[in-house]
Amino acid sequence: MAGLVLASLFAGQSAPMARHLEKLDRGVVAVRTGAHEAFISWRLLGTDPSGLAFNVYRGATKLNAAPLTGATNFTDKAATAEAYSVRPVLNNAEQPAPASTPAWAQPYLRIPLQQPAGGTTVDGGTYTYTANDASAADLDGDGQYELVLKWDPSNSRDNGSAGVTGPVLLDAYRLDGTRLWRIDLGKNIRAGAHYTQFLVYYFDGDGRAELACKTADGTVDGAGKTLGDASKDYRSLLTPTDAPAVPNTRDARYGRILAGPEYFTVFDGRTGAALASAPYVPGRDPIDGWGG
Ligand SMILES: [Ca+2]
Ligand SMILES: [Ca+2]
Repeated sequence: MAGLVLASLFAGQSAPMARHLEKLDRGVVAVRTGAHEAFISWRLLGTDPSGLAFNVYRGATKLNAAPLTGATNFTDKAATAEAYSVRPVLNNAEQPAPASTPAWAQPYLRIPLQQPAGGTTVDGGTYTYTANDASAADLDGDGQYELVLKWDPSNSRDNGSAGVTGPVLLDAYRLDGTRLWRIDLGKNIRAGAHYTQFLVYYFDGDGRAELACKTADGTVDGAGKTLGDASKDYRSLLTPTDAPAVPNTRDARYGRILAGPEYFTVFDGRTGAALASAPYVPGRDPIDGWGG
């Protein structure tokens, strides 16, 4: 009887909330900090057992006398061209290590980017692209971060100013510069610092991140598929489009996109393919309100 009562008590308790964790690797980074010196650092993971220590190797040479605890970095005072590895030590037993890591020659990582070609707007203005906001996440689940980068056209506009802009592009890169995909938000998403606040996050908790942002008719996803109706042009121009015309280029509406549907779209992090879209909230009206 007592056992039955206990069982029913436990059945009534809710299970502890499961945390969604990034599944990242050890993340060993080595940086040359002098002619004969290198700084090595690595991650202590939330899933590591307590009491875990580390050995640091340059090539086949172990650099620390006793397993390291209390910090996840080490300075090598006799650096050579050899690469580094960091091996966890649990209960005095050294664990396997991932591939060794060469030291960066400079105190930052160079990532080659594929700068998009510029273009010409309907009113003859030209634009080029510069790298803008970026977000880091593991897009493919291999334990290493990738970057999602927004390309900003040089004619991008703040919400408070009129004008036609070039399209906004979003690229995903591995840290070696391999491009995974490119999304073109299309003519119906205006370029500007306050239009595309993209999110890169583990939305479904499976260890691979997704991208989410505002899209519109004519957005082309990372797999080359067009969202919505590619023929639609909702820009406010001097001649009617799918939106009414405006009288001149000084009109506050000129170049803005004030008509047509907007969507909130989630993209697969590995491929850039659109997974799902829903109406974007808040809407743009009034244009001096939250959504304008
Ligand atoms: Ca990755
Ligand atoms: Ca995911």
